[in-house]
Amino acid sequence: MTNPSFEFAHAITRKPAKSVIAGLRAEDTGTPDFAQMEVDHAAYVATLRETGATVIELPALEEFPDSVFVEDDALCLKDLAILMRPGAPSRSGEVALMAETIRAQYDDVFEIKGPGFIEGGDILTTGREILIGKSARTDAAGVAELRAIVTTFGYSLREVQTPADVLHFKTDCSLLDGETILATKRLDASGCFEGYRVLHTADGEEAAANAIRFNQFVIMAAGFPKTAEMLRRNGFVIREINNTECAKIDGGMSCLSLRF
Ligand code: CIR
Repeated sequence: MTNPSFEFAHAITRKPAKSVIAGLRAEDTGTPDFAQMEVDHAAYVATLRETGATVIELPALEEFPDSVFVEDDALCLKDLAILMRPGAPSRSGEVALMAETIRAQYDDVFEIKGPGFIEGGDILTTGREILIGKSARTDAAGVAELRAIVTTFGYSLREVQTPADVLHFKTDCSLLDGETILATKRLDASGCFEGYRVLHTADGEEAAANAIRFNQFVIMAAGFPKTAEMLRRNGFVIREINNTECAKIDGGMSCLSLRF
């Protein structure tokens, strides 16, 4: 059994750097507007704080355009944290700059040393297990190294597959409560959520899947009214944050924080 997985006392975020306009992206849909991203990021941090959680806000790192997406740098569990090894070469240096903050919060900190790779965006911790999607950023050797660490602490880890052309496993899913997952139909069709209650994003609103359950709120990107309404109908309390600028560089709600 893992921790409740949506009750958090802390989060870590990092302010966007001006260099974020050069962030990695699968396709060019325009340059992010930095000023708008700063406004959105502040709203995101304020929403985390509104739940009563403490948010450690780290300074911007100009040399790492994607460093606002702190989720990819570490896996934070209840009793241990693991520093990741990003599969994107331009992001590998981010981890060393996150390590000190993680070590200040945890007694037990491990590192993925390689040769494999893992990014936190491929990991979904549910109430009963750790699901990890192999992707262009996360490979079998990385998964094996993580498995060896977490099983020592009593966690069970299940390897699944991030769909082709999807950046991370959690691009297409999020945890809503210990047993309920929000997922795109395309990801759910892979069968990886068998045994869970799965709620689907509305057709055409697949980008709403990258949400987070953070204490009393489901924090989701604004602009997906059918999915938001469906979640409200199912009893969830929704907070919507503008995500137009992070979306241009394939980022969403989960990517912007580490939660523990
Ligand atoms: C990247 O390609 O690495 C960034 N532009 C987006 C990372 C998004 N992170 C996440 O989904 N956890």
